[in-house]
Amino acid sequence: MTITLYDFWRSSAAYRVRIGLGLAGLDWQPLEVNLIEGAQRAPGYMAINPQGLVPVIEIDGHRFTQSLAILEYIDETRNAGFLPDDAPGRARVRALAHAVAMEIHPVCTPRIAGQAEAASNGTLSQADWVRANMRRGLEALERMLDDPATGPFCHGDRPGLADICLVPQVFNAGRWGLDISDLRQITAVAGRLAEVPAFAAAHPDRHARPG
Ligand SMILES: N[C@@H](CCC(=O)N[C@@H](CS)C(=O)NCC(=O)O)C(=O)O
Repeated sequence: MTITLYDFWRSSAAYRVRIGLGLAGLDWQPLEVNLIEGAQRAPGYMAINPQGLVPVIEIDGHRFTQSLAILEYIDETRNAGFLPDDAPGRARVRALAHAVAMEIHPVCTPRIAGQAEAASNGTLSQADWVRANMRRGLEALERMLDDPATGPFCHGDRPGLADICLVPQVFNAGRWGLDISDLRQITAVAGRLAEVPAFAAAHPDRHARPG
């Protein structure tokens, strides 16, 4: 059965799912929801996802939203190994993943940054808002990675859920012009992950449409 991902190249939440599908060795087809043109707010798409967000996945006869729920579904049904075998390990990996997906990402979306800029009467730009919040969150993540359980990747020597969240966040930092070169663990782990084929194949540059 075909797996369809409602996707947009620069969406970091969709980028996470592209990585997860690749790590699990699954074939899938993209269905572009052009966020720049506002396709996520079209009535047809709102019927698919009332939140008006990407990603959405159609898999095994189901339709799911929310990237972390999607990734855990893939992990559970395909034994993809996104989470460690031990409960403390799983809690740590989820905490790292949530630090990105539930703390940094929600406050750094263009929608929220635009509201912050408007509420500040122009004294705060969207970019300043995003860079400040992203920087604070990534500094905390850097300290969380300062842990014996960190290996070549966020947790040991196998890329998992935390790595799947980290790489799109690092890409996003670059897009907003945030310098994180001093965050040594984050940049080292992200550098290694860039060499992993599933991560390379999911990169936005490989999914952007010309024009
Ligand atoms: N928590 C959601 C976040 C989804 C999300 O914020 N998607 C963004 C792109 S990264 C989006 O579709 N934004 C469209 C909009 O805000 O209009 C997830 O992890 O799937």
